[in-house]
Amino acid sequence: MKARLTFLFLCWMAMPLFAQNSDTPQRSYWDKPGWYTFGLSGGTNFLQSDVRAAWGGWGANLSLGKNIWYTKPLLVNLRAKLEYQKAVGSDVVRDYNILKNTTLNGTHNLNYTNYNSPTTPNGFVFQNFQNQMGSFGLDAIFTMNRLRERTGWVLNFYGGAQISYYETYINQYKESENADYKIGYAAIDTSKSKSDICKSLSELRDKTYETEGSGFDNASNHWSLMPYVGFELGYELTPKFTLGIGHRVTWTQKDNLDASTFEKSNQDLGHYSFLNLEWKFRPTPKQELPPEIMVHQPTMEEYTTKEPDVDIQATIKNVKKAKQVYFTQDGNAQAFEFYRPKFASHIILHPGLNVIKIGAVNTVGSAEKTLRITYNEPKAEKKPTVRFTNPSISDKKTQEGELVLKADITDIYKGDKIFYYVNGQFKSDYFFKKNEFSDGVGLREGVQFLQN
Ligand SMILES: [Ca+2]
Ligand SMILES: [Ca+2]
Repeated sequence: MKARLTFLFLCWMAMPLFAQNSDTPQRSYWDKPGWYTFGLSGGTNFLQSDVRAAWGGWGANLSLGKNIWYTKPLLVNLRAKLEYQKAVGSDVVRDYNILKNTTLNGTHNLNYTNYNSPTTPNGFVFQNFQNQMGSFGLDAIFTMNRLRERTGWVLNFYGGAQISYYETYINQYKESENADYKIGYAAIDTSKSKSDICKSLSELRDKTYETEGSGFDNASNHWSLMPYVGFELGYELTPKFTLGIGHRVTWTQKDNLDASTFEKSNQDLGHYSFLNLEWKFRPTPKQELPPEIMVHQPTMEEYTTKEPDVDIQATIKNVKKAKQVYFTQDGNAQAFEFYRPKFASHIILHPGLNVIKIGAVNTVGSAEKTLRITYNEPKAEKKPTVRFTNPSISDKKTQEGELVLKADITDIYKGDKIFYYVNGQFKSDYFFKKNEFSDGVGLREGVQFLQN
């Protein structure tokens, strides 16, 4: 094991020899704050607890991080992780303190308190366990940035906390023989070396951890919030890929991870030594598009109207705020409403050509629509006038039996009507052309003339 670790360490120390030059132009891209990281780590995991740790524990995690602070001397990243860990332990000394251990004292299936042997009056076990744990954790990571920028070596110190769910099983029963290990345990010579005892225990036991640890039937004994600290030393093999190693110590806040809570009152400490692979990435920013303006009303860009005002409605895409929109009539800014993406306004037209512009600007471009609306003001209609020209006075007396009645009528337009009565009788067979009205009237009494 030691040789393997030494080999790994040497390989890792030699990494800069194979790495590309870290002064590539690419690097400056990653020297801007705000990058994200994706990490994979895996390694060996064990508990420092009441039961001697054994080989075979391991852990792995996936992480997502983000750079939140960037200064020349120091970087700060946050990292969230999902982690699985397994730890195993196997003690080489007898544990007589099992009378309260409900897993081993006969409360359930196993009873190691009675060996029927004068040499072991109180009963004992060689403790072992397998702990499995799933965690979600958050880390704050402090990186020595000057070192990183100058040499490519990445030294991180970090701390955090994880919420963990775990369970622990012990192997004190050989299912294939329906037997516990009492006879075998009594035969182990504890004066021998630790490695000999380990060998004897491993030959004696099967590989299955079949019995749930004491107290784990209580759901609350499966959970803990665990703080931890750690360090990582890595090398930036490329500007966006770092390979490193690290170690982390976790204060589990619980004593039952090793299924042994009666030896000492201390909490079980977790240790995780790992290889870490980390990639930097930046989400591709959504490409911003230049503004787009579609005018829905009026439906023509250029027209002539007799209406003195106009409602304008448009859709403006790719702008976020009203500040990015302008609206003018003959160069003068006009009020409008903009609730993304809807634009609306109302304009009072002046007689003649009105040049109306709707424009929008964003960081990548601009757009403008021009409306040319000519307002023809209808002439104000005057009240018609009637002036008799023959007779020129309204109360004329004459001896003649016939009169050619003439009048000058102004401001009569197409569609208007002339009301003409003679002695109360409506008459329509008059002559009218270009303001001149005339009719021959046979006289008897007076004449009335009305128009409208
Ligand atoms: Ca077993
Ligand atoms: Ca413990």
